[in-house]
Amino acid sequence: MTTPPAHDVHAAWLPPEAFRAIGSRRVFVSGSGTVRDEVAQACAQYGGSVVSGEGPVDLVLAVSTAEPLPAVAQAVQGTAGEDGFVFARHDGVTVVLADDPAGLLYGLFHVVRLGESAFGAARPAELHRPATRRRMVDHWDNVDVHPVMGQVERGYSGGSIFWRDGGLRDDLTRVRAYGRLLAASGINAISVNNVNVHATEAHLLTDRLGDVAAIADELRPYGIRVHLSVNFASPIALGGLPSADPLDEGVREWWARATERVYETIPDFGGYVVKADSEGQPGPFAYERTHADGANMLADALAPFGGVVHWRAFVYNHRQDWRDRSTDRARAAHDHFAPLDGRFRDNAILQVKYGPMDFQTREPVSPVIAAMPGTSLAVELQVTQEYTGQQRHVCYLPPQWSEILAFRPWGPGGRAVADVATGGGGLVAVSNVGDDPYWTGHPLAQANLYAFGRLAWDPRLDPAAILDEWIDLTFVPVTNVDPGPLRRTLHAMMDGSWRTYERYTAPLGVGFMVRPGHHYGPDVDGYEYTPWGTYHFADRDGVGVDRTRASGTGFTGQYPQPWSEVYESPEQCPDELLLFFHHVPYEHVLHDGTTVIQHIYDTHFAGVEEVAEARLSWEKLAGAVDPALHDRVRELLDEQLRCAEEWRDQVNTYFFRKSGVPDARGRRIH
Ligand code: BDP
Repeated sequence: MTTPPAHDVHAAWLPPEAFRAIGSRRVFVSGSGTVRDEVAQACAQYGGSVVSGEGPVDLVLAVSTAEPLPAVAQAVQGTAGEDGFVFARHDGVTVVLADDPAGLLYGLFHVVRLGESAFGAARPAELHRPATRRRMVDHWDNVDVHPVMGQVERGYSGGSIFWRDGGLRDDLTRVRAYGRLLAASGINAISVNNVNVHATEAHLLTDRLGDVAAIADELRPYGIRVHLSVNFASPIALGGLPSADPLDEGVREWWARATERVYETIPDFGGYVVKADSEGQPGPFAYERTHADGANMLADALAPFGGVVHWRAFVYNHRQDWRDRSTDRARAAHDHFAPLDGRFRDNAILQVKYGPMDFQTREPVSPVIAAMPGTSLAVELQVTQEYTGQQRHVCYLPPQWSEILAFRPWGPGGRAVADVATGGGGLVAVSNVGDDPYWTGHPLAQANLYAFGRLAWDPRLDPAAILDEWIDLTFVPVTNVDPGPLRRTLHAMMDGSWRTYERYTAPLGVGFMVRPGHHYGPDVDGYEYTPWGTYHFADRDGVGVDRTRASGTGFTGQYPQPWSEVYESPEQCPDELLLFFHHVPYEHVLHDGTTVIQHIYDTHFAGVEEVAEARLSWEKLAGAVDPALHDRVRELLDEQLRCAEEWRDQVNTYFFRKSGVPDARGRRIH
């Protein structure tokens, strides 16, 4: 792939030019620290100045307790609270007031986003506060290169930015730059190693703790706390104990001591992330203990230091007998965790994937999210595009995330998923970043990371508006031509790209149909007769998984009303989820009047056409963006088109052969 010139590295959504409006002004900054450094750098470049005492100013960035506080700041009222800031334009001065340095930093980035418009007409004081305290990304990075999974499990952007050759990288410049990008989007927590904790990585908790501390040092200036994925069996593997039983006193003591050492080394350490009893990872089941027992043991070790444990609810049997139609992977998390509601400590956060399966392009919202009112839940999203084109396809995911966050599990009058997350453990996502010069392999995949941070800050933001914000920050400041066409073209290429991707891949919520193992590209029966529990059950008469109470696995019964009834009924079930919940004949008629089989044909043809269109639009942007970036995206769009055609042809042919029903519009299907 084309490599960009060195100066593009680190640019992403904070090119120096994005600071022009601030850097050309007189800025009062209280105290020392990151905000001062950022402003000083911008002023050095654009001719402004940092002022500390009295005198005329254009922008005040101050912590509310600062002395002296310019009079204009005193006139602005409001308590910002943790991480928050008050923003106002008063008497010709732009004011940002915060109660803590993190809030001030978020305020600075707010002014960056506004650019010149932050210095226009008067604005009454606005209070900006994050909807949730913890806004987190998880890295699935391995210290060693794993023989099958590589260095970053499900990574599509090269190696890890933290680890290299079995140890910490010597140069952590990019880690700091990453922290800056994350802070500018609103993220404040990060876990730095894979949830599948292999042998070397387990040692990060003990003898390799210094590596974690070094990463924490780089990220601290940007208000980001470091968390660590730990192996449940650490007391055995690292401590030489005979057991990892969470109720064993010796085991509890081992975790307490290990955790104490972590906080001695990293006083602002965030906590642990745990994947237990899942896909081969050890867990409490070996000792006939519950997942609440396991999580609480770690929560107790962390509590004296204010730390939290993120305990993942991704627990299911990956060695199912595919001939046994009574089992259903979709049921597993609810079956395991719903009975444990109310039994987790306050500092134990249950981290739940948004859907009951596994980060598919389309799934219903996980019923666990509605089943545990007495537990702090975090909703887990996947920014890394494992099942959504692996950062070779353009797939802007926030429209999907917004749908999930706006979903109301208890019906129209009830709370939304966003309310559950913000009232509990917040949002967590698997990061898509690696050591690729563009950070994310596909340069346009950066938008997913940026938007995740913004939605974690405020889940009600409009994904289309976030997209424009990202375009304006990333591309517009560095273009010397009219940015209008660039903005319009990128918006058109990206805003609907998740739905385009859905159109040319697995239909109507059936999921998977990807190549086993790496999960890129189509494989119509790739997972059909495997132990993973990911089936579509296509036969000559129909397709889809019967998850009804009446005749299927009973999964619909895990939802509260009205959804349990809606999903139970093939007539009421939303079309896009039909095959997730029902096995229907190919001639089943959807709400829009088309049959399932015709819908499959139509969407697959349409999806490919949309990719072809995006490719042509991008061609026209040659000259409007950096040539190396243009080349990189062009090459990737070629690959996306090739792959989309492959999906179209395999899926259409497969269902044509199964059903024998020709395309009503007479298009060529093999
Ligand atoms: C699946 C990935 C696998 C992860 C797992 C997880 O294929 O690599 O380990 O999720 O979330 O989607 O733990």
